[in-house]
Amino acid sequence: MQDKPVDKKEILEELSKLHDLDHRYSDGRILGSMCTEAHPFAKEVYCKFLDTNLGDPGLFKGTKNIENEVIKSIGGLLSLDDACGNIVTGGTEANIMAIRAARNHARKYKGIVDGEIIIPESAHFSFKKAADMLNLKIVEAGLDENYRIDVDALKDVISDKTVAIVAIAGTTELGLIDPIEEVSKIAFENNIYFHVDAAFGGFSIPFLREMGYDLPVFDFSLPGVCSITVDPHKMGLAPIPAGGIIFRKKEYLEVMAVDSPYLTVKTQSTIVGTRLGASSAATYAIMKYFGKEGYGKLANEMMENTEFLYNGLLEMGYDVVCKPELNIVAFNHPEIETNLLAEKLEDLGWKVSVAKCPKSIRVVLMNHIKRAHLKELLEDLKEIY
Ligand code: EBR
Repeated sequence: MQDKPVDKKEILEELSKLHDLDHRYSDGRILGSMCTEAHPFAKEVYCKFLDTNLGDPGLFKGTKNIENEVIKSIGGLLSLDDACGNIVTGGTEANIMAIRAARNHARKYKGIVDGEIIIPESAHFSFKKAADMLNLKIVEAGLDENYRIDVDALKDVISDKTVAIVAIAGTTELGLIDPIEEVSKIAFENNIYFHVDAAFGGFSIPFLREMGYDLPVFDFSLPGVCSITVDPHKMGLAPIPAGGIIFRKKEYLEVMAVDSPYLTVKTQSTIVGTRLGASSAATYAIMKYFGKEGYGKLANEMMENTEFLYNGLLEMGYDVVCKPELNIVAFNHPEIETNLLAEKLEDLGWKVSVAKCPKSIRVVLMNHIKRAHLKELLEDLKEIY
């Protein structure tokens, strides 16, 4: 740090230069992100609440009410009245909270001390962090030929150490929805905590279903589901950081509570102490502003773009990994190796992402990718072909 204060203008110029090195969503070239530019209204509200701290909710009662309302509102979308939970920093923290709740619950009520969690092979790597931090062993359940959790493989790996089963509504690589109803049944019958990671799909599946899309049930209407991750900062157009963790029962928050002596509340269940109220306020604002109708329109638009890209690729002769269920398309060239194809696209200015299972180029059709960008992408792919 320098000794003397620096003029604001100089600082801003310096920051601008660095900011210019960043890719911008508005260029429509970022193809692999599940985040996107937040809605301007959500950003406006976010700035107004920057100083609020939900780590000490007694000091920010109004903002705490906002968080409660957002959680109830998301819970409502997921068929749960009086939901509890928190707006957290993202899907990672939400998943860690869910697994912590499951572990503590199993420790308290079943005496399991060296627990295991069962996750599908397609699970996000946040569960590896959760297992590492919480001293749990990861047991992977294989996928079926359609890249969804293989229910028989899942049954085979359940043991008396299993503290949680995880399934996904909107996988990171392919956007697929696991057979959640079947998994819920298995978890319920075996009295095992069941967490659904809908970080990506949670802000689109409910709206698409209401619009008549044939998508499976994944929410609290299934009796085995104990918690769901839903991220406002992905498909919800809220500013980063905004993840959501919704629990079926207060009990799951209570088993994680630690005493918080010097605060305005006696206990705290979240992982983070000092935490933003701005994320809750911005999420509240954007959910009101869009309503189900607005989100439905948005999700439908992204599905139409998905269809457009999918058909365009098939027409040209590219191999598409699977028929998209949500707004992700993964594909390969019939002859060019995936990394080489990725390099060619990068050379043409596209920011691409390579999926691991199966190895392919994945495009997440977020709000910043418009039809015009897709036409350019298809032109470039035609050229490459
Ligand atoms: C990928 C997010 C991503 C975002 C990738 C930006 C590239 C980007 N996924 O440039 C699931 C199903 C996910 C996921 C993140 C997380 C973690 C949990 N579950 O902590 O908010 O796809 O990153 O969410 P996070």
